[in-house]
Amino acid sequence: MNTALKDEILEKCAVLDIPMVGVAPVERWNTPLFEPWVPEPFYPKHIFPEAHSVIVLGLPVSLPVIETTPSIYYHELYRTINSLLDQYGYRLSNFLNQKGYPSVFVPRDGYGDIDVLINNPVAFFSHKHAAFLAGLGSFGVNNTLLTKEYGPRVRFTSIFTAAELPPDPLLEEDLCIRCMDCVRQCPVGAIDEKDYPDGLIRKDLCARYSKKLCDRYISPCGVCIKVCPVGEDRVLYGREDVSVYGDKGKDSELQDAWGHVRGYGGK
Ligand code: B12
Repeated sequence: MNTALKDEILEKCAVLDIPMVGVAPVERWNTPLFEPWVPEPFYPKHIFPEAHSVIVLGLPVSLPVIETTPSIYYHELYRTINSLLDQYGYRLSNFLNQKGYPSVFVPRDGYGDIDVLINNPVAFFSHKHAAFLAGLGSFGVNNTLLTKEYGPRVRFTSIFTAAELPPDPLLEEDLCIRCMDCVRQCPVGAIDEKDYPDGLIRKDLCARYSKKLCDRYISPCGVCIKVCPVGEDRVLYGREDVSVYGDKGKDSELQDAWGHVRGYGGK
C-alpha cells in the first residue's frame, strides 16, 4: 500500500479546495452489499483493467443557491461544479500518470443529452456507488448518497488508478432519517417511500421533468437534495429549519428572495 502517495493526493486535493476525497479498492465492487447491485460491466476493473483503486472526489452544491431551484442560479452552479469535477479528475489522473501509475478519470456524468436518459437512465459508471464504497456517505430514500458534511448536496467524480492506495472505511452510520420530505416535495412524485434500493425512483418522470426545465434553461430540478435535512452545511447557513421549504415558509423573506431569483434568466 502506497501511503506516501495517498498523502500526496490528499495534499494536492487540499490545495485545490476539494473538501471530500475517498479511496475504494476495486475489489469492493465484487461483493454486493445489497441487491440489486451494479452489474459487472459497470465495475472499475471491467472498464479499466489496470485499476487497483478508485479515488472519489466530492464538491459541494451551495445550499442557498439550490434553494432557488428551478433557476438560472442553480443551473449555472451545476455547470460550474461539473466543469471543476472534470478538470480536477483530469488533473489528478495526469498527476498520477506522471508519477508512473496509469490512471484515468470518469466524467462526472457521461451522457449526451437528457433525451438519452429518458430512454436509458444509466451511465457507464456510477459515481454514487463509488462514493459509497469509498466511505463518503450512505444512501438515502431519495436514491442519492448522503454525506455528513453536505447531506446529498455534493457532486462526485472518480479516478481509476493502478496505484495501490490505502482504502478508506465504509461509513457505518445510516444518515437518512426517513423524514420523507424528499418524497412529499418531489414536484413529479417520482420518489418511493421505501429505502434504497428497494424503492428506486421513477427515473422516467424525473428525466422528463428535467427535459422540460432544460427547455426553459433552468435544469436540473434538485428539489430532493434541496429539502433533505441532513448535512452540516445547514448549520453554516443557519438553515436547520427545513419547514421554510414547505407551506409554513410561504411568507418568509427567503421565499421573497427565491421568487426574485426565479424571475430572471430562464423562461
Ligand atoms: C442517469 C442519471 C440520472 C437520471 C437517473 C437517476 C438515478 N437515480 O439513477 C436522472 C435524470 C433521473 C437523474 C436525476 C438526478 N440526478 Co443524476 N445522474 C445520473 C448519472 C449520469 C448516472 C447514474 C446511473 O447510472 N444510475 C443508474 C444506477 C447506477 O443507479 P440505480 O438505479 O440507483 O442503481 C440500482 C439498480 O438499478 C441497480 N443497477 C445499477 N446499475 C445498473 C445498471 C443496469 C443496466 C441495471 C439494469 C441495474 C443497475 O443497482 C443499483 C442499486 O445498487 C449520474 C452520474 C454518474 N455517472 O454516476 C448522475 C448522479 C447520480 N445524479 C446526481 C444528482 C445530484 C441528480 C439530481 C439531484 C439532479 C440534480 N443534479 O440536481 C437528480 C436526483 C434524482 C434521484 N433522486 O435519484 C448525482 C448524485 C450525487 C449524490 N450525492 O448522490 C450524480 C452521481 C452526478 C454526480 N456526478 O454527482 N440523474
